[in-house]
Amino acid sequence: MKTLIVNVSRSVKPGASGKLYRLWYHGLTLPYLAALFGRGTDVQIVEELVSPIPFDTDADLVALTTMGCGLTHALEVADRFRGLGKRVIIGGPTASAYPEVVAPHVDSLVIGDGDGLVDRLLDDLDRGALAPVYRHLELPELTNTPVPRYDLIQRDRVGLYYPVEATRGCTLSCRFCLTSQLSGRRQRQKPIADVVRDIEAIKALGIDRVMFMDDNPTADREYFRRLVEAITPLSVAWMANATLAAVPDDATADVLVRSGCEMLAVGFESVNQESLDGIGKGCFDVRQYSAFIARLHDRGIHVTAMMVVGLDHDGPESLDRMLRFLIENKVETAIFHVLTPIAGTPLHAELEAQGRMLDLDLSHYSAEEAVFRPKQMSAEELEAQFWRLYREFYSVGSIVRRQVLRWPDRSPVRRLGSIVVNLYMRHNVTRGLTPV
Ligand code: B12
Repeated sequence: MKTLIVNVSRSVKPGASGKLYRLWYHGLTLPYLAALFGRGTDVQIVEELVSPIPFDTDADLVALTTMGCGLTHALEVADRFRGLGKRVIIGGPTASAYPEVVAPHVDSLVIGDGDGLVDRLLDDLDRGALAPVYRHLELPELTNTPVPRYDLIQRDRVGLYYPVEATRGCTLSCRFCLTSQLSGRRQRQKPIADVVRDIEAIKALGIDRVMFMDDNPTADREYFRRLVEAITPLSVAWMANATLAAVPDDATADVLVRSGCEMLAVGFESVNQESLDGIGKGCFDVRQYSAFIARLHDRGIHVTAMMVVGLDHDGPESLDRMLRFLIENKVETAIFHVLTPIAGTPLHAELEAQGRMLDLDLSHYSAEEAVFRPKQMSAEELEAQFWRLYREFYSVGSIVRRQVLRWPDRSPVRRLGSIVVNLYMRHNVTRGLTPV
């Protein structure tokens, strides 16, 4: 029995390749699923962003995963494999959000975490009794997770960082995010010894940089503190998502930098407090953003700002302020997302009730296209603002101001790396591609 597991990439824009030579951030999904399926079968993993899908595979079972706007293309891939007589199953957060769209294209849909369900599915497959849907009645605890199959990652096509995971779920309830809906606003945590085990497996491959895939690993400060303490002796450089709550004071920032923290990706979303309040993230205060960034920068920790464009209280003027804020605070990198209403989120329900949904074609749910009617501008203007933010943030002047005019730097090598990343992002943005 052999399983082919494919991470299907987004559908391809006309004129854009949709393919990457190198994937800077390899997700954990494929190596983790390989470990879950590998308990019962031979496995092969394929990351479509960097490799073609082998439709001539001799695998008996094809397991698909995808995210966001990739769903439409994933269903085309599913149809094609089924036409070739394969059993096709699908899972992941996006497929889980659209069960009725997915069902006609696959033999089975796995809703939510694969842990536990993959074993059940493989048993049913053996008995010739595959169920159309697998789901947990209660979310599984993360006490018995396998070591991800890091050895299967196509190393020559991946950036410096390998993926790890300590927690799943998030205790916040941002109205646009599906995670809190799927995870019930509860954070599940791996035993810290298992996180150390996984990092050691990565180190055994000669890699000493890791990136936490967790949505909000800092939600439980005590757990996060113990995690950071445990990874300090491993001598790895690491990056993670974080909120403002992650680094409440200088002492915490000192601990982070000693443990190898190189970058935090922070969900600032907006620099307008009304917008934060409106999306259910009002527990954070935008007046604290600058001090927070300075605390990290003082210790050489880089900041990636995750921003949302198109919130009800953000018009062109506050987007200007956003841009100025990011440049003045010398943020290393910024990722902008057009607000995207995913089914199952409070945002989606609200926009639907207000008659503001414009586009139901899921292949447009890329966080680059406006699929709803914004409040402060037209959908076209919103997309234009989104690209303007990208172009101006990654303009030569902005890169010089943020990255060069800060010499001397605590870690010049890392600064140089960041300048290269900025130039790479600029290269993509000027070709009309989002940088990641
Ligand atoms: C890494 C990542 C990326 C990387 C992907 C790199 C890569 N290709 O390897 C990059 C930066 C490119 C990326 C891009 C995008 N991403 Co992304 N990404 C993530 C992130 C942070 C981690 C994924 C991961 O490794 N998770 C850990 C693994 C173990 O969990 P998992 O994938 O959920 O898998 C578990 C279950 O879902 C299930 N499962 C999953 N697939 C399958 C399949 C089968 C067959 C089975 C049985 C089970 C199963 O079992 C697994 C183990 O329990 C997640 C957030 C998160 N924490 O998951 C967002 C996330 C998946 N991304 C998301 C989105 C929206 C996108 C984008 C559209 C835009 C954006 N916002 O960035 C693009 C689209 C890209 C595309 N379609 O090509 C959303 C999806 C929401 C939704 N419901 O649609 C998420 C959840 C973030 C969020 N909270 O909004 N992303």
